Amino acid sequence: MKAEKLTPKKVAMAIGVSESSMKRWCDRGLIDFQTTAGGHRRLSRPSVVDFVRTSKHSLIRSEMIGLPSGIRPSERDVNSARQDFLASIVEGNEDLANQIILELFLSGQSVAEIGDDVISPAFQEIGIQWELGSIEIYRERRACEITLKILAELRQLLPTPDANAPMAIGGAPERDSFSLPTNLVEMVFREAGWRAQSLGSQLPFNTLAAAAIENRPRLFWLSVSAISDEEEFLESFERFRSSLPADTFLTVGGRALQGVTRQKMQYSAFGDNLRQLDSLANTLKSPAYPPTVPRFGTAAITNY
Ligand code: B12
Repeated sequence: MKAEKLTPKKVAMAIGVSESSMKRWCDRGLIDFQTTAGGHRRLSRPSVVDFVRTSKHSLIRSEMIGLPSGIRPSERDVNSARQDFLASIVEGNEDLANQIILELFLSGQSVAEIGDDVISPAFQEIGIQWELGSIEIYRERRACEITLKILAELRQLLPTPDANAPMAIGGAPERDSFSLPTNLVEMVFREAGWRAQSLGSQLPFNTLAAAAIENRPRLFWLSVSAISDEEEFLESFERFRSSLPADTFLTVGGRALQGVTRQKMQYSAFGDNLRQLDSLANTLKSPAYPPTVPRFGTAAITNY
């Protein structure tokens, strides 16, 4: 996906309106743009995408704004999107999988909704088939690779976070090689306007602590999908938690924390899914974020 700025003419062709309408919308502040030294309006791809998502305008020629051709916002129901996404990633059909996710996003679905309603359940089904031995392992791995590439492309359609935006970092701890969830968490924060960066997976707790100390994020997330030794995990987690800067908000989630392990942990907030995380990200984003929020409670995000 190219990162160049777009002319109002190209955007007008993409949306199927006249160039003069597009210029008028720019001047009325309906769509974000910059002006070149020569006085010409230029639009960034994320601002055009944001306009399509919020104005519910159609896309007639998506290739004019550097997207694959034939992409248009779709009002298709989430069940059929999930089924088609599942079939496409199992078959290795990268283009179709990308199209499904892009179209949902352009129709206004948030990253959190797409993650919770399409990606997570599709992978749950892959997990069931893997357990039954009815799917070759290469198909599961390929499905992960395809989805990671799609998320990387989607990331480029989100607005670049403001330099003063609050920072969130996080990842998956040692012995946890799951990369999709922490990538999705990063995207949820970025969509909510945070400077968010996933550190990756399989990260020893002491390097996660070093990352928090060196970067001083407002929020640190931990996405936990696999725990091999609960006792060892809880001990390492506690050492990590107690070495965090006092003002770092610690949020945890992931399929391995949906059981009893979580009850033995201290953290600022827990969430079962990305929608809850999205609410948290929007609440904590404000510069006036109240320091009165209990730091090491066991409040579920749903309580916010
Ligand atoms: C893909 C996959 C893998 C891949 C991951 C590749 C990669 N690069 O990420 C690999 C090959 C590494 C793998 C390995 C293993 N896997 Co596996 N894997 C899966 C699979 C199919 C999908 C997981 C996934 O990425 N889902 C997509 C994410 C986005 O969805 P999610 O995890 O549901 O996350 C949601 C929430 O938890 C939440 N969330 C996540 N993080 C966070 C963070 C915060 C802060 C918040 C608020 C919310 C939140 O939001 C998400 C969206 O709703 C699952 C099936 C399943 N049911 O999940 C099995 C599954 C998890 N694996 C399983 C197993 C057994 C294993 C292995 C032990 C296999 C083995 N013998 O080696 C190893 C363990 C490796 C390890 N220790 O890390 C089992 C676990 C069974 C159990 N007891 O819990 C499952 C359930 C499959 C099954 N049906 O048996 N796996």
